[in-house]
Amino acid sequence: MAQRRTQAARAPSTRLSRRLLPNGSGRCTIGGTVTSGLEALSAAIADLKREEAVKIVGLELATGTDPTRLLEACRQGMQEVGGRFEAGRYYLAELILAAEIFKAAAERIAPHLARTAQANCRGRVVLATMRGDIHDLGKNIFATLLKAQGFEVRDLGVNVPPQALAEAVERDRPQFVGMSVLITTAFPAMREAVDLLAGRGLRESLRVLIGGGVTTPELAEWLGADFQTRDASAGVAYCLAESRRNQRGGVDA
Ligand code: B12
Repeated sequence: MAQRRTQAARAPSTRLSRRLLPNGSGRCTIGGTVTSGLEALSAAIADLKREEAVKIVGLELATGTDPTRLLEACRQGMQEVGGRFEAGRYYLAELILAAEIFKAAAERIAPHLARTAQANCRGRVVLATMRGDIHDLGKNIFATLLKAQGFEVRDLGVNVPPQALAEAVERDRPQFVGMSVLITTAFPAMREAVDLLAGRGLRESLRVLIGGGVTTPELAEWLGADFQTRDASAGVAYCLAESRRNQRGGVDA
């Protein structure tokens, strides 16, 4: 049984993972098939091929590929990993391995994210994955992109109790609170956090953002959040727009 599991887990569902011969033009030749480096990166992550993933990242960065597109390709690879987990082809061990590969790729991409020449802080963001949820890869990407754009980020980590989030907001007075979520059982803690902020009179002075693979507009509505996305770049764009609005004199803020 254990053997069957391993074989199933290791068997790539795509033909992309045989041999990778980058040709330096953003496209790769894999087992005779020409595919984009981004697709090959997603496939390498989905097939749990760490060296291949890291190698593609290096080659793509060297040929000038937008690092945010590389992050998105990594995210798509993780989406596929989740699909295989759901289908019973991958188990927890494969999820853990995939997360490690994702981190290795993201670590190499992060230094290439454009940094703004912003001298002043654009705003403060308190960020957390709430109680019941330990997924943090997406949250960490959002934090990296925010910092690259001149935001100050107070990252509270994972499995954060609503009370701790409210206390951090009371102490740090951020303009934004971001909650990341990948597992539905954390929804009540998110709601509790928003209610606590409202109860302490802190909700009106900040924007609440939610993001992560299981978020939907309906969840945002239920929570009373101001913004919802499954794309970290869109979250950063929202914070930038709100920050500019505040600097223009608080119109609508
Ligand atoms: C990797 C992974 C893990 C790793 C996490 C490692 C880590 N350090 O994060 C480990 C192995 C620990 C893990 C554990 C578990 N997992 Co898991 N996991 C995944 C997997 C495969 C990928 C998630 C991921 O990192 N994606 C990549 C990131 C980059 O994407 P993202 O989070 O969406 O982030 C992007 C955007 O959403 C955005 N973003 C994210 N957060 C925020 C926040 C803000 C404010 C903004 C603006 C933007 C933003 O930025 C990112 C880039 O654009 C998913 C599958 C899937 N389809 O998502 C399952 C998945 C989330 N896991 C699942 C489950 C069930 C579990 C376990 C319960 C398994 C178990 N039996 O123990 C445990 C849960 C433990 C817990 N209590 O949290 C389920 C959840 C089902 C559900 N509907 O609730 C999923 C969906 C798998 C599945 N299809 O069944 N998991």
